[in-house]
Amino acid sequence: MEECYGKDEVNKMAPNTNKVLDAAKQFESIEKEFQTFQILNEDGEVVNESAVPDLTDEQLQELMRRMVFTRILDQRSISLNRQGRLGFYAPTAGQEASQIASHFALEKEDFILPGYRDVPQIIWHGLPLYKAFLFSRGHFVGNQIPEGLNVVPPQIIIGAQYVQAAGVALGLKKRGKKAVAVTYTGDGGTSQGDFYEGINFAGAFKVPAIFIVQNNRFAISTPVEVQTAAKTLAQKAVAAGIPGIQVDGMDPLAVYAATKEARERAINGEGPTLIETLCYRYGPHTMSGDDPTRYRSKELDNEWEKKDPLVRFRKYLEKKGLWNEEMEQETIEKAKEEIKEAIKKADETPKQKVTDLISIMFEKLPANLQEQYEIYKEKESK
Ligand SMILES: Cc1ncc(C[n+]2csc(CCOP(=O)(O)OP(=O)(O)O)c2C)c(N)n1
Ligand SMILES: [Mg+2]
Repeated sequence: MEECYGKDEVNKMAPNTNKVLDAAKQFESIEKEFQTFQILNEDGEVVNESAVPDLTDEQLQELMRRMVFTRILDQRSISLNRQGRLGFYAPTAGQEASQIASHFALEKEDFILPGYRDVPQIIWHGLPLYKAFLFSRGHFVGNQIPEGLNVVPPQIIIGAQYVQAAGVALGLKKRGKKAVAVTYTGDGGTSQGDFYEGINFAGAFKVPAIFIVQNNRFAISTPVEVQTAAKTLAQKAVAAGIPGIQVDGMDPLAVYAATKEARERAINGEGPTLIETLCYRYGPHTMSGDDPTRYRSKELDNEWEKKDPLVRFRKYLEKKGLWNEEMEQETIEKAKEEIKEAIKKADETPKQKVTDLISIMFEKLPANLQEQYEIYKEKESK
């Protein structure tokens, strides 16, 4: 080589001296932009004064009431499931700040496209509780959304709701509505093609959408570190040309503030936002039989339980003189009463018949279904 080239030319050809891509620098600059946003620390102390959202005392109390209700609903749903009185159920404890505080930043006219774990948000948007129980039982009445309520039934196909949300948001934009489409998925959901298609479409058409990723660290038993090489899930927004933020998903104020701002951007015509909320599900993936002790350590459970959103928000409110034991008990009793009434109403709903399932599918039945309809009608009359 030295015979043909001068020393400088040799250096230019040497490996690693003239790289076109500095991977380490690229990652460093991206990761620097995706630091976890927090307002309340684990002890309920404000660590980010300038970001504290403008909520009245009544609103703060209402947010706490909703989170307590949702925790009780989760506990009751788990025991009802164990008694055989509910069917499919995906526990929510540990995710109340991610779910309830994000929903708290929305308005009635906003559209919610939930995943299977996001039943609390649609209940707080107006879905009658007995319908949520019927959804769990696989009863079609649970999926019949009351007229005027802007929600769709919870999605079971991972990520599919992201594409639908982009479409709903485009519809809102075309109709000139001052409303947003909000959708939820999990950490695992961000590995699906639908996730990328949804955020990409939303970015390209600059639609009023909010994409929330509840990163509870696991997709059933698969840890997030195994799921993706990306350091944060929020940074996946960059590839779609939309902004993303990683939020402490156990901090109700941080989740609320991030969602509120995303909503404002959306209705001001500034397009979609991706919000990653770092959270944890205390229970199993669903009540269908996974055993979290097989894939999570007790230490990890303890570490996350210390971050509990209800504990930290209670401390914050108590210091402000806005919450006490009596209010907590009152909320718990009221929740139990409402749940009891709703399960009674679900029990009183007539059992679904095959003819119901056939007749709700079409306005005018095709000949083959009409035939089956007649057969079942005959059977059911006996
Ligand atoms: C397209 C598709 N693939 C696989 C499944 C099976 N499945 C159900 S839940 C789940 C894990 C999802 O994890 P994540 O997105 O993190 O949500 P989480 O359950 O933790 O809330 C999988 C793989 C499915 N429902 N849909
Ligand atoms: Mg998950």
